[in-house]
Amino acid sequence: MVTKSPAIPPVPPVRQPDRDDGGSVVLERRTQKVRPPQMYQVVMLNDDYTPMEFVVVVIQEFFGKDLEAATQIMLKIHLEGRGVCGVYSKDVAATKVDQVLDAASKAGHPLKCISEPVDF
Ligand code: TYC
Repeated sequence: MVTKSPAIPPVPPVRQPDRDDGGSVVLERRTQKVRPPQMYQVVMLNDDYTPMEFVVVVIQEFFGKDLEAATQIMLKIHLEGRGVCGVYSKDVAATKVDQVLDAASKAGHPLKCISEPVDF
């Protein structure tokens, strides 16, 4: 009687990793694509006519500062010519500027403020 030896299953071919050239593996260095959005600071400017009390109230009302912090910012503006009231996204900073200019003009004061990119 002829005995058959058990069938040996075929060995699957060994898959070689994909290579882009004759054997060296290239790791691509990707440049950073995502950056945090540019932030804008709202800067209030000094003038000779707007009452200090009005400036303090405006800083409290529109920039969420307490009396102490608002007074410090107002005095800095008074002494140095300008001071940062807050830092926001571009749209929010523009809205703060509009609100301040509107309140000042309605009250008859020449108070001015601007927004500018942080690190301007
Ligand atoms: N210089 C003003 C005064 O002496 C006060 C003042 C402070 C005005 C800050 C504007 O952004 C300002 N009455």
